[in-house]
Amino acid sequence: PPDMRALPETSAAWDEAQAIAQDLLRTPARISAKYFYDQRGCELFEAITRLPEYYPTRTEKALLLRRGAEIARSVGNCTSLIELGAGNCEKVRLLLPALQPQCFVGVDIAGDFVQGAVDELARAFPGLEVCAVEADITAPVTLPARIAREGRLVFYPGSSIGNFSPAGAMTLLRQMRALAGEGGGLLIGIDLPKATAVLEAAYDDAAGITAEFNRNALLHLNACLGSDFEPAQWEHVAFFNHARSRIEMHLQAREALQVRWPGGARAFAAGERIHTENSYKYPLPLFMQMLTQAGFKATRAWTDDNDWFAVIHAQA
Ligand code: AVJ
Repeated sequence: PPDMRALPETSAAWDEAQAIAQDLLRTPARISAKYFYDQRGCELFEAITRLPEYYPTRTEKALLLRRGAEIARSVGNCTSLIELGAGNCEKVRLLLPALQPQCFVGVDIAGDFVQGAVDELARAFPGLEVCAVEADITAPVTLPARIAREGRLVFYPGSSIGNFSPAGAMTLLRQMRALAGEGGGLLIGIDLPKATAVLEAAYDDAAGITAEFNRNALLHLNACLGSDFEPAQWEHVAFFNHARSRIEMHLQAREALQVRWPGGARAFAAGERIHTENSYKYPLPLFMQMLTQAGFKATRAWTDDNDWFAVIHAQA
């Protein structure tokens, strides 16, 4: 019999559980990539960013440092810097000296994690106003009223835009343009297509941290849905899908098994997969077109010497 204590307690949590169950009952089953980021998942992602195979974070950080002055000149007046998916707020530290905003707003789905990070940021940058906003950035984000409308720069680093479908990415870019407002801008990081071996190693590291990150989503689902996933029964699978120019991550059942939750269940055959993440790699010219399509005006891009990663400034 289902464990009644595992039932969601609020109506929002109930809606969320319904959405998770619906995704698990599809063929193939899927989990929204946002379920990677519970407390443990945020810590594991931080560990991923320090892996030798995971080039995006260190490549982007080097770009921000090296091009900081040029980026600041391109941006011009910046009153508030608004980071979406701010996480540990590590990257913004590289931009603050050049951009000198009055205020930093960290928006993240992991509210406690980002609150801790902005508090630390305030200690490191005396005089900077900071604010944490817990929000799912796939819905239009509402900022506290005290954040000025003028001089906003929306910062979306890390190639996180790659987690959305191309259509979803377009919707998000339009929302970011609205959030930046007239006269504002967007500074966005995107991972570029490159040799398959480089891409695949970055999402299937030798130390198995990405595998643990992938399986941790199951524990997060257990907490949200009351399901009984056993992570050890699932194998991490990651590969580059050339036709769609994306890394795909899946969890593959090692044996035939059943997953139960209050009000539902699903059987998985041995070898059956749950699709947990896409990470699109857009060629730079294509992404520039998407920005224009989303209504952004002048754009400027900086890349590293290998052309592995790009940071783009677009005027709203
Ligand atoms: C945070 C979405 C940018 O796609 O590279 C890292 C997440 N997944 N390793 C990415 C991730 C597996 C990451 N983003």
